[in-house]
Amino acid sequence: IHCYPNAGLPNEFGGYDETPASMSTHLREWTESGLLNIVGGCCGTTPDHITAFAAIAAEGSPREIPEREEQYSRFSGLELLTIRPDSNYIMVGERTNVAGSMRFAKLIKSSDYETALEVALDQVRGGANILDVNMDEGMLESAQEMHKFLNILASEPEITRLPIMVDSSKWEVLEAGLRCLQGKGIVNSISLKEGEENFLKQAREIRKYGAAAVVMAFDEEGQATLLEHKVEVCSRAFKLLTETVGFAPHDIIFDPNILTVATGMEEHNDYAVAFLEAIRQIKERCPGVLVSGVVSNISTSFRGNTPVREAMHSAFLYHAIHAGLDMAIVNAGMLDVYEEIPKDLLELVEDVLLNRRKDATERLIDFAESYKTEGTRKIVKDTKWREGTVEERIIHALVRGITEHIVADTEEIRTKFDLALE
Ligand code: THG
Repeated sequence: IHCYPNAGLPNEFGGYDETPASMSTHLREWTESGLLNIVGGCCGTTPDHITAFAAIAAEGSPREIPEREEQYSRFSGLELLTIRPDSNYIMVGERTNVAGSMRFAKLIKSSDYETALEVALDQVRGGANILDVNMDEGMLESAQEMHKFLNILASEPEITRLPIMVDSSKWEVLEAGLRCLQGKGIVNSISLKEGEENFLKQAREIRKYGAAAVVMAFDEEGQATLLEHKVEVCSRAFKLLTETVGFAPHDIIFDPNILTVATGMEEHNDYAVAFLEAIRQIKERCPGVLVSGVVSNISTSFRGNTPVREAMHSAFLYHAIHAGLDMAIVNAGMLDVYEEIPKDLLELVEDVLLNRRKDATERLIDFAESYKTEGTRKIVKDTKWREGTVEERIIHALVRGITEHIVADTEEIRTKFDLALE
């Protein structure tokens, strides 16, 4: 812990009023309690301040890093995010990705960082717990853009309270990102694709930065698509990370590859089932690790049909969370509620996801044609729920997190009861 204070807040003339004596009172309390390792002085401190601080530091004893009893995954931006076994799944906002969002790519290419920040803020307000940032695009200086954007994010308190997931397939971009992170971030990703030596080297670097790592289920043979291969690659990476590098299990996040189903290729029919079962087996074989995945990969074959894609995402996420998925890279704020997926659509979607019948893909495609609706999402456009009773409207708003009509609806329902509490 490094304490590097200003001599107070600037006064109306831009000066600093805290004296060596007044600041020493606080510092002494902290060094005597063993809270600090490094002490210094920032704006407004003078050689007299530093002389006083040095004397205090010499008397106290430095903070010792405590041994934790509980071993949970912890990440941080300005605020701490602890993931406990009973935590809800963690949403990683994916829209700040030049490879995954045309809009964000355009904004970065035209250096419109202000609007690009709004994309990040939308993810935060949509419920993201972690923010994924990806600058991998042929036309961009990716490392430089990563550096620039992360530094801009760092000055936005509402965004930078979240841990950052630095997302790139290039090591130099990941490292450029690691250098900018305050708190404990996550590298996304490393893998055994280029062999053990490279994997170990990168893992050691990540540990030096104190970050956690997403490990993709890739090895020298390529991407693991089958259940056995996924589990084998992750178990091998787990052994290397924990035994050779000294990684804590809870700093490892496995991504066993969510792959596209309903493509018409028979060998793809079991991709969702393989992922779900991989979650269970990986968590059993590698105790303490987290498992993550990119949900929208599952539905790429329905590109252009937003309602069907979103039903697939929600249904898949529902089953994945039951199987033990801890984290998902998603478009935060755009997930449907499983219970609200129309039952006829849900059955067809689950036939595909769970590979329950041979003709599942054809049946979903047929239905999807009739289901395609014009324009953008229904959450934005759907005002039909406003026609329900006030009880129904409040339930809908609570489940969806819609605050728009909260004052009027609450007032309306209050008048129906004797007591406000009811
Ligand atoms: N695993 C891990 N990290 C990853 C990936 C992964 N990071 C990058 C990528 N894959 C995940 N990110 C996205 C982001 C967006 C989309 C998919 C993956 C996406 N994009 C829209 C589409 O394809 O229809 C495009 C929409 C638009 O242009 O706005 O769905 O696998 N660990």
